[in-house]
Amino acid sequence: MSERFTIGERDVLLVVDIQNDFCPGGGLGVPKGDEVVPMANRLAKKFAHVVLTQDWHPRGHLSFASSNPGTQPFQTIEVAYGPQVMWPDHCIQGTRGAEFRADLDIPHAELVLRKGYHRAIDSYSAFYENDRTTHTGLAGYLRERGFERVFMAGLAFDFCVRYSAEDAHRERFNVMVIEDACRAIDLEGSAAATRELFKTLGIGCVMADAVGYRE
Ligand code: VGL
Ligand code: ZN
Repeated sequence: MSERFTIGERDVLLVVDIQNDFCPGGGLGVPKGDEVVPMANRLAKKFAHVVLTQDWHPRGHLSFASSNPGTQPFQTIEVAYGPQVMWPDHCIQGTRGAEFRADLDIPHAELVLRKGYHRAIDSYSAFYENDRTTHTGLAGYLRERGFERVFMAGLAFDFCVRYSAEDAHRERFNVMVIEDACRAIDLEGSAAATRELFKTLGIGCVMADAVGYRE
């Protein structure tokens, strides 16, 4: 039988970007993105501690194709800090698209971490922005709270979940991505590349039914 995980006081569930714009019909709809909502709701009940992340861009954000004349959505360009994918407009501060899904039901979440609010820096990761040096403060928060293991669910598997998992690992947390509670954008094989990367780094990829098991 595969490994099972009993959830305790040193575990936190990071629920990544379950917002209207990342669900079908949204500005940057992830295929089947809405399917993670009931999964996240169910998982969250097994955790005493939950943190939500919220992609939260100002109008005219650098990551929008609409802010970079001559670019098309999903094309990669070079910006000051390196390559950056051009996205359709999404998760603009204060809009309906930026709100959490109305059916996301995690009232006991202890922190909502917003990211991507610097106009000239994107932030896939909940820990570091895409320049790889600007911190969001989340690592310090989780350490001060005494968390050691970070489980992750949400959108998108191959962008915000991937970079958050990598950075949590780099910050020496024990990381477990709950793969069936995530959905991918899958640009040019990015979902398969993410699975490979997790394997290489030793980041756990687990299924939701293995989480919260008690003897
Ligand atoms: C995301 C692209 C742009 C994500 C956010 O949540 O995975 N992807 N902004
Ligand atoms: Zn974004």
